[in-house]
Amino acid sequence: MLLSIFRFICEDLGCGGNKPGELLTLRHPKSENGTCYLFNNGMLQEIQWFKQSYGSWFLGDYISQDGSLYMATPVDPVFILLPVFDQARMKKGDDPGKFRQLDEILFVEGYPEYQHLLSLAEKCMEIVCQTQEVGSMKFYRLDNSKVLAWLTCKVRSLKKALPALDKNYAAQDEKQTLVDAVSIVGEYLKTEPWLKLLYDCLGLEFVDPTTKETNTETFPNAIENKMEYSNSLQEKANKKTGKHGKQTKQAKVETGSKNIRDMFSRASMELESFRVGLTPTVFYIPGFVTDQEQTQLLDHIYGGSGSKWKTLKNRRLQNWGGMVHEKGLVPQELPSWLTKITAKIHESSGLFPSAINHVLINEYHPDQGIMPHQDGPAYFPVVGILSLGSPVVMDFSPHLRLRSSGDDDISSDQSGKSGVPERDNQHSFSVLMMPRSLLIFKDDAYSDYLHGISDSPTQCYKQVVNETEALAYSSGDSRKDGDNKILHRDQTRVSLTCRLVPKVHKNLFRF
Ligand SMILES: O=C(O)CCC(=O)C(=O)O
Repeated sequence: MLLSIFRFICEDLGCGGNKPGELLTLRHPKSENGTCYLFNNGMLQEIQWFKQSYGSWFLGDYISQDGSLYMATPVDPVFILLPVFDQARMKKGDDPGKFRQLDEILFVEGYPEYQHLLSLAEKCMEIVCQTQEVGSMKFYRLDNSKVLAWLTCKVRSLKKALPALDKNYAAQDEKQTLVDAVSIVGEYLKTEPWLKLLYDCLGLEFVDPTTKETNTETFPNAIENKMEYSNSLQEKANKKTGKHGKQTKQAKVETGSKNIRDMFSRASMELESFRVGLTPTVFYIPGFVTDQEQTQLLDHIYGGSGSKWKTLKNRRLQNWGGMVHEKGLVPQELPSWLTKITAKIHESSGLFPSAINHVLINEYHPDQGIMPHQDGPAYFPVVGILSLGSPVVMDFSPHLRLRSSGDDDISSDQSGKSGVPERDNQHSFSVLMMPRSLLIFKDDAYSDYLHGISDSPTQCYKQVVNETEALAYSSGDSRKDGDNKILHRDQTRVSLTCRLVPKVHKNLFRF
């Protein structure tokens, strides 16, 4: 059962190949406890177990009451192999220890499955080892200075990434972020010698990790401990953060950053901390998709036959999910590349009562935009807009009254957007939408404001409500004239407007 779930997950993530992968029991690099890892296509992955209070699995015609989910995420194998290489060199005092061959090093009593990692170790361990070749034989010995250089590099890249992942990190000073980065990396290191050496090397005061919670959230053993391992990252995170309240900086320090995945899942659940501006129902999430995901999405969008595009007066449009009518949706199944992203928006926002079933893809050249409009009543009042390609500024302006209240079914596109409104510019606001970001707006921002994008190839982002959040994530972007806060739209922008039409009509004639 466990393997079939993994097979399902891995294939779904497109990393399956022909083999489902192997479950290996190896020693956790910090606790030294036997821990289960997934070895798949030459990649070592950690396994996490997620469980929400209510949930079951439908497996064919069988229902498993336990709706938990095992998730495998890549881990740098150097962390996992470090203690084994450390032990194998048999270092004593100042003596640097012995050079050994890989199969010898990976012979770990009680853990025969290290032998599966021979070629992986050959590929990755030179970064932290000295090597010697004698004829066709190669010998390895861990080198402290190389290990520290590698660890420092890990810490520095994590320190750079943290402020963009979480506002609390962005708000704190650099030193504290460095300490947090070390503590996250420290989840994979034994205190002696590595963690202490790392603190020393970074000029930080060592904090005894035994006074903090330890990380027990990796899956301890392949099959035997499956049922006993009761932990839910989501439930835990909700309890820790009080779910609806903003997580304070102090609270973050106390709870500790459990590990990298925990931090990501917390970031995604805490929509509150992505709120921007004064209207309480607008959220901006930078870097919602990775560069690679952006490329994959664009490949799908442009890879089709082309017939999906509908050319409008000032932009092109693809409609996915079916036709939206006043009375609901005449559905068409979303392709899997879209359900992957809509499921991510649905799950991480927690704002949609059921799966997103409709996506409009808009393509804008630099001199194209979309007139101020309000999305119609056919939709559930939450919108998630994923931006790809060029950055753009979206303007929101409150309307006092709308002359009509049609929906924004694409067949009536510009004209179908609710008519020309009276404006109240006093409370207008704008949001800078950088590539790969997700903008969510709902309730008041959905029903009391018009949103639109000007058709100018240069836009001013002086007044945007999310300048810090947007720019923190893309400081090297050459398309911005930073002094004057002018954005040069020199590329095409593609957006995915993801929504839910609650009323779905399987049969048009039943309307
Ligand atoms: O492209 C965007 O960011 C906005 C699209 C939009 O407002 C719509 O499709 O209704």
